This record gives sequence, C-alpha cells and structure tokens, in this order.
Amino acid sequence: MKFKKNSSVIAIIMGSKSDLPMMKDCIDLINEFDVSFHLEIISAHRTPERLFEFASTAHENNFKIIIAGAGGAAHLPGMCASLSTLPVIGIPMNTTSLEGMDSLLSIVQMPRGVPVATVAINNSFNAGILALQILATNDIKIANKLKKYKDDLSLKVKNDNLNLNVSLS
Ligand code: RP5
Repeated sequence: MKFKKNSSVIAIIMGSKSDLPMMKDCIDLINEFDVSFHLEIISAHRTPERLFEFASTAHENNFKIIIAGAGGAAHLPGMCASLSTLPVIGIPMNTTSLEGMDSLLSIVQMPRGVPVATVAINNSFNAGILALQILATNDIKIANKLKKYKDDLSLKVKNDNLNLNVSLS
C-alpha cells in the first residue's frame, strides 16, 4: 500500500481487528484535535512482510509518530521501533487470559537503543495525548489545545472538591 506523502501525520496501527474497540479512545482524541492519521491493521506475526514495508518506509512517507496497539506476544510496536527512527508509542492490549501483563512486558522491555514509549494496559487515550504532546513541540495550535485540555482537567478536580463539601453537608 502506498501513502500520499504528507497526507497523514500519525500512523495508528494495531495487531488485529479485535484491538479496534480499545484503540477507539485514541482515534477519537486525534480526530478531535484535527490531526490527520492513517489507520491500519498490521500483524507482526500474520503479515510480517507488510509490517516490514510499513515500518521501513514510515519516515519517508512523512509520518511523524507511530502508535501501535498489540496484545499477547505483542511484537508490533517493538518491531516498528527496530525498523524506523520515528518515535513509537506502544499500547499493551488486554486480549488474553494474562489480562495484558504479557503485552505490557513484551512492549515495555525493549533492549537498549530501541525504545518504545509504553502506556498503561488498554490506555490508548494516553497514547493519543502523548503523540499530540510530541507534535505540540512544533505546533502552537496543538499546544494551545493541549493547554486547554490540561486546564480543564485541573478545573474538574477543583469542582469535584467543591462538590465533595456539598455532598458532606
Ligand atoms: C495480537 O493478538 C493482536 O494485537 C491481538 O491483541 C491479539 C489477538 O488477536 P486475534 O486473535 O483476536 O486476531 O496479535
């Protein structure tokens, strides 16, 4: 598959269609921030040739960041990090009887020199936030939106405290 250069800033990939429900928070967030993305199922074990093609051309296809969700043996994010110089954010999926611990350890325990920025199990939302924060270092529009998002988080805690007092009285 060939991409139109400059068409997508973030590549969001996942190991299986069964990962899609867990990836939705990330996809919705990036949509909300109006950042273009490419979405694809790429399996490290079932479509290794496609993984190689995608990751080894991701930089020349002008992607800035790869977000990769995978469960079980979860080799997808790590192999992307091996094949590309782009920052890779890995999302461990809870898709097996080990409840995502297998994916977490597989994704986070990368060898020296080949990091994958790993978020919590199933926390694709944080993968989206981290990707946007990386882009915001060079994009004032995204930086301003993120500032507002953080301010809203803070405001929510303040309001929760006000409501705590109300519910105690
Ligand atoms: C991984 O195996 C996928 O990322 C998925 O989380 C898990 C199960 O995949 P399916 O058997 O549901 O396709 O490669």
